[in-house]
Amino acid sequence: MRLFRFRQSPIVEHALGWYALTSETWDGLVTRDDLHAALEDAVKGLVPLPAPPDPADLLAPIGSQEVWAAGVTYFRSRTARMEESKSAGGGDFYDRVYSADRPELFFKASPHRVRGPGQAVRIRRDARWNVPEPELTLAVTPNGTIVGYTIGNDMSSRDIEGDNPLYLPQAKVYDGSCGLGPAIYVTTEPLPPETAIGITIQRGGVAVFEGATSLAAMKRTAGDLVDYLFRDNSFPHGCLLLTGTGVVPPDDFTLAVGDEVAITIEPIGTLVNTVVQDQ
Ligand code: DO4
Ligand code: MG
Repeated sequence: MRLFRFRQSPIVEHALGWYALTSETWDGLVTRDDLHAALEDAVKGLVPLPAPPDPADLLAPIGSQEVWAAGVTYFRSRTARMEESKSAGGGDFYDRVYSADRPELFFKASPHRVRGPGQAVRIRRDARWNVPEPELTLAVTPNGTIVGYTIGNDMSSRDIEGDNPLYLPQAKVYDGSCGLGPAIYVTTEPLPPETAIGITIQRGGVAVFEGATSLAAMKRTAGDLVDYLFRDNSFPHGCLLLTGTGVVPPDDFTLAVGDEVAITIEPIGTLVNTVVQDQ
């Protein structure tokens, strides 16, 4: 079952049809530990919509939640980061965090910095080397229960982070730096390890980069990441947690204005965003 945030109301796509939850708020839904059961119950009392909702009204699946991210959870990310920060002498930190018990966790975005399906994600005006990062994203309640999954694009400025790891917040957190969507796949089960995360970047209608990984390549578990994030940290509205990238384009690749980034994780769907720099 997928939960979409439309301009009019939250809408559930259920095996039986599409249902508008007009008397529910987004924050009210995603803070429920029993979200799956609550949605099953809600649709029983509703009449399905006569037609699927208009995709033009689709918003990012976020209300008042903070967005956090984990880093260096895949070997590919560790290696790419060690390369990019070599001349700054920062490479060792990435290797150490990859094997440490404590994961790298960082604040990624407040809701106003997030872009939804079909919206434009940004590259910084002062950055020269930029990439998208396709990441499975956990929807977590205030009690730390994972109630669903969405797709995150952790837009990153590799030249800024590579200059000095202490610049990480500037490389990662800026207006339009996080894409989220298209929906929250609501389930009580963890996603299977064979779940694929795929990305295609198109420029002028031509694919300039394609890559894929699977959850089996992730070094940490979703539960472990949530456990560390919730240590001495409260989330009254719940939170969204990006779980790190296992796909990094080659070092000679940088995003360009107008690129279209499509990230697919089934059964969540595909998140498509275009890239802008100056808006
Ligand atoms: O250490 C820097 C950030 C890592 C990251 O965002 C990732 O591995 O996805
Ligand atoms: Mg990342």
